[in-house]
Amino acid sequence: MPPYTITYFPVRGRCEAMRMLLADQGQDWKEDIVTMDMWMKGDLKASCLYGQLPKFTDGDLTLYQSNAILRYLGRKYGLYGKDDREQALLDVANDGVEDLRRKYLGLIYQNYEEGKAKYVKDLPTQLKPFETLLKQNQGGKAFIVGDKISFADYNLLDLLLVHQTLAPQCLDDFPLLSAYVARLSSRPKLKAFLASPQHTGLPINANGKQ
Ligand code: 6SG
Repeated sequence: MPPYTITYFPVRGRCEAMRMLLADQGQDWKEDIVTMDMWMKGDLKASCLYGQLPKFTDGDLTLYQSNAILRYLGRKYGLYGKDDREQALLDVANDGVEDLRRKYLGLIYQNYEEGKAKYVKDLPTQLKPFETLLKQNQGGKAFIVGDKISFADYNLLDLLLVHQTLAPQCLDDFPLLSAYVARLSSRPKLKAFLASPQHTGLPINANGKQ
């Protein structure tokens, strides 16, 4: 029995980064899938701290908030920097990922048809900071911070992958980000996960837009 359970809708959504982290770290977990019908009944929602999913359990520890879950796993597996300085820089990176993820989710769930063209046009401005961050660390040849993968790398990788689905050319003018996606995606355990039905069989978002 794996110690971890992810309770979430049948989508990649806000759980794919934690799934990639777990898979890449050789961990197993259980998926507790919540369909829309189950969610609409309301009792699970009423039981959730903020009335939302994902919910994550590690034995008798229950967590909410996808970024808190990522940070927990980051601390647990030594994926949260080697000192205060790296931890702070990882927070800078991960908070930036969250800001762009919110803009992306706003497009997907609230404004897809009318907003997509402008969103894609503005994407270079949104992606540039991550190219800058990468460049600042060993010229972009390594990870987002330091010389070891971190929770923020999985989150950024997921963000970049969903944007490549939205706008396939969006990384073409960012050589470091392009190489970073290729490099991380080819890590053997991550590569196997990304090719598995666990990943390919799930839609990115719950409304079918991507
Ligand atoms: C949505 O926003 O799938 N959780 C979502 N929605 C259900 O009743 N800050 C935290 C975090 O980082 C944000 C949590 C997040 O963890 S995830 C949630 O719980 C609610 O509020 C994205 C996603 N959305 C689609 C969705 C499935 C069921 C409810 C929302 C589609 C929309 C309504 C029904 C079907 Fe639907």
